[in-house]
Amino acid sequence: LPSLLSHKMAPSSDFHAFQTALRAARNIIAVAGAGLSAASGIPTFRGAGGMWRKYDAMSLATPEAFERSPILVWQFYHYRRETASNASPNDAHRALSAFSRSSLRKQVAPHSNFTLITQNVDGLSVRANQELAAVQPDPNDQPNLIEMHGRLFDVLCNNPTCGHVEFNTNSPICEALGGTEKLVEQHVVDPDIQVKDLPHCPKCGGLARPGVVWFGERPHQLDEIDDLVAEADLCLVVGTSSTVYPAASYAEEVEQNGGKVAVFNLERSHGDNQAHFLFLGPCEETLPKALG
Ligand code: BV8
Ligand code: ZN
Repeated sequence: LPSLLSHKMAPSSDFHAFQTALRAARNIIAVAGAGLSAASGIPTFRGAGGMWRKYDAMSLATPEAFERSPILVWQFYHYRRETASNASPNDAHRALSAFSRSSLRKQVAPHSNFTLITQNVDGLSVRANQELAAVQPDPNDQPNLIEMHGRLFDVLCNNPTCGHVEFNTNSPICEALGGTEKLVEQHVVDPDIQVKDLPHCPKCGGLARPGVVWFGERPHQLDEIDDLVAEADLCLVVGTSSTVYPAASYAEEVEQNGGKVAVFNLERSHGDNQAHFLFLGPCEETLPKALG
């Protein structure tokens, strides 16, 4: 019998069936990854031209790497900041922003609340929310967004006793890093830069670090996320390879709680066979159609 029970229907790619599920949903979450920002020109990590391969980002996105070579790590994040500041939100960001506004969401999911949990650090979902609020202001209708892996434009003091944090969009963030984007592509440390030229804390003068969550570090708002996942009856998984934990475990948990999962990805991804819905294609096309 277990083999029969475990045999799941193949995921559906029927938008109408999805919209019926949307209409019935009460607690909806979306877990987003680098594929959400791909159409905005921000390279993903694992795909073609992916950052992990190109810059071996896995080894750079760690406290140990920053300890060992702060200049190389800062060059990498300077490159990421410049790329993000030159990018704009795309139709998938905008579809999620509209869905985050209950006044708009109630037309397709009348009984629901919604939170976007993004792994992305590029700030494009924040900017899409701000652009929507500019044309449709409503102080009582605030989008719920959790940037669980931090933000490229947050700059933290590396001195644990100081804890200074600032939102800093300066381009370049400091004189010395200006123009080093090319070197990052060659994985080369600019010989002229010294640690003293790197961004420092305005409060205590200590070395500053990018405000992102590195491997081995605790993601933000985990308790809030765990409560949302436990309550969710519908989980959208958008543009993520679902390979980084704990974010990669959320859809599976919703599934095990009897909720539904809808995967929006360009190609097959880890665990998508257990999903109720699988919409293969660019999320900047499939998401506006599904949430519209
Ligand atoms: C934690 C910020 C514990 C930085 C990121 C062994 C050693 C050490 C750690 C571990 C280990 N084993 C497991 C772990 C845990 C580790 C982990 O999961 N490792 C993996 C690699 C096995 N996780 C952690 O360390 C996390 N912390 O566990 O803390 C703890 C708990 C309590 C207290 C203290 C400690 C922290 C992980 C966060 C790391 N930081 N980002 C930066 O950005 O530089 S991760 C970073 O990579 C992203 O944020 C994202 O999460 C991940 C990349 O994944 P994706 O977003 O999915 O991107 P990817 O390129 O892989 O996929 C893109 C997808 O989009 C593809 O599927 C593609 O097909 C699709 N796509 C492309 N274009 C489109 C599209 N889809 C639709 N439309 C398109 N147009
Ligand atoms: Zn400081």
